[in-house]
Amino acid sequence: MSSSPPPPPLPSSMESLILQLHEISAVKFGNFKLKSGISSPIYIDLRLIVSYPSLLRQISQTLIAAVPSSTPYDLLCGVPYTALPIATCISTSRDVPMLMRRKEVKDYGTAKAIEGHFNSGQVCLIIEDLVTSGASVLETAAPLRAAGLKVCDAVVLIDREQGGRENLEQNGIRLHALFRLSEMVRVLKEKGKVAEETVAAVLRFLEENRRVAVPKVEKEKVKWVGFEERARMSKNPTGKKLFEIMAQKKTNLCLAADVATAQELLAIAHQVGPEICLLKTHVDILPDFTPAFGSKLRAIAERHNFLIFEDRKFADIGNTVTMQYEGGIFHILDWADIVNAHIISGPGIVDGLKLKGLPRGRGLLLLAEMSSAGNLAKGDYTAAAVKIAEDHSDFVIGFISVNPASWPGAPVNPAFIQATPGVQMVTGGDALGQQYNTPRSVINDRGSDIIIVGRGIIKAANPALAAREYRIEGWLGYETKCCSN
Ligand code: S5P
Repeated sequence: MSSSPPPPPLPSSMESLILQLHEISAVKFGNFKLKSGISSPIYIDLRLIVSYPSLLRQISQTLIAAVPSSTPYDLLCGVPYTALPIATCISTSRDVPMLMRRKEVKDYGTAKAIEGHFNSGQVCLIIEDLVTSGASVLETAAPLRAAGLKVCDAVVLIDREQGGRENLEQNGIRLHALFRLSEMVRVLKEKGKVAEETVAAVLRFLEENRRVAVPKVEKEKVKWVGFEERARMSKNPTGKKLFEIMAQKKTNLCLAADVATAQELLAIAHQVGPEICLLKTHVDILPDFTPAFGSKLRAIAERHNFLIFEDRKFADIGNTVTMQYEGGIFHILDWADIVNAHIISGPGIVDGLKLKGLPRGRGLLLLAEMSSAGNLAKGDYTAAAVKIAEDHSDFVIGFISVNPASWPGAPVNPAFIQATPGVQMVTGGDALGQQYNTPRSVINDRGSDIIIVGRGIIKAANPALAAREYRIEGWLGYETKCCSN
C-alpha cells in the first residue's frame, strides 16, 4: 500500500490534457512489456505528441509551471528521446538554455556525453515524460553530475507510481509530476473512455507493482594495466622503451617544443629534460637547423632519459614517405625515435615508413583523432586508424588521440600508447581552432596516457617549473587510475 494520502481532484486543465492524450492514442490498454521488464496492462506512448504541436506546447507549458517557484535551475535537460521536444519547447518559450545528453556515447573525437555550454556548479532541471522506476532520469543525471552540474529536481508528465519517486529521492532528486497513473485512469473512467474492469485491472497492477527496482547497470570491469606491464606488451622496441621511461621517471608528459630556433629548442630540452618522457619537435620550423641538430638533441635525450618524437605528420603515399623520412635536409630517421602519420593515404604509408623505420628500431604513432575544432579525424576514420595499427603492431606504437575512452571497443589494446595534444591547466582554446582540456580530464576522463603540452610550458615565465607542474598533474591522473583499479 502507498503511504501517501489520496491526491486532491485534478484541475480541469489536467483532465483536458489526459483526454487529449487518450484521443491521440498515446494511452493504450492491453498487455505490454516495460523497460523494467514487467508486464503492464497500460502503456503510454508520448512519442506521438510530436505530431500534435498544440498539445506539445500545452504539455510543455503545464509541465514547467508544475515546478515550484522555489526550485532554482539554470539549465534544462530532456531525457532522450521522448522528452527532447518537450525540453526544447520549454527552453525556447522560457528562454532557459538546454543541454542534450547523448544516448549513444559510442562516438569519437571530441564527442562528449553532454552537448551544450555549461559551467560546473550550475543547476540542471531534468525533463521527462514518464517515470516508472526512475532509471531513465538517473541515467541522464549521472553524466550531468559527472560533468560538475547539480541535479536536484526532475519534472515529469506522468508518475506511474511504481517506485520512481522514492528511487529518485534516494539519489537526491525531487520528483515533480503533473499527475499519477491512477489519477489518469480514473479520469478516463469518469469520462467514459475506458471500461470499469480495465481500470480495476490497472489499479490492481499498480498495487501489485508498487516498487520497481532500478535495474543495476553493472559497469564492465576493465582490466587496468600499468606502464611496466604495457612495456612488456608492446611489440616495438621504442614502444617498450617509452613505457619503461614513463614508469621509471614517473612522468607521462611530452613537451611540444615549438620554439623559434634550434638553439632555443636545445636549451629548453636541457631545462625540461628531467620532467618529460618525450620531447616533440617540428623540425621544419627551425631557421637555424643544421645537420648537427639531431646528434645534439640525442645527447640531451640520453642524458635526461627521454625519447624524441618528430611531429612530421606524414601523409603521402608509401613510396614518397620513405624518402621524406630518410632524406631531405632533416634526415629525420637518423635522430627521431618516433614519428607520426595521418592515415588519409591508406595503410601503404605505414608500410613505407616501416620499411625504413623498423630496421632502426623506430616507432610510429598514427593520428587517430586531432585536437583542432572541426577536424575530420573521427568515426570511421578513427576506427580505420585502430585497424591499421593492429595490422602493424610491430611498428605502430600507438595513437595521437583526443578521447580514446569513447572509441567503440574501448579500451583499445593496452600495448598501444595514447598521446593527447591540446592540453593546458584550464580548458579553452586559441584563436586558430586549438582546443584545450586539462591534464586530469585527458588522463582520467578521456583515457589517454601521455599529455602533450606546448604553449602551456614554453610560454610560461619559468618553463621548467611549469613542466614540473604539468608532470605532477599528469602523473597524479595516472596514479588515480592505478588506485581506482
Ligand atoms: O591534433 C593535434 C595533433 C598534434 S601532434 N593537435 C595538436 O595540437 N598537435 C600538436 O601538439 C601541435 O602541432 C603542437 O605542436 C602541439 C600542441 O601545442 P600547444 O601549444 O597547443 O599545447
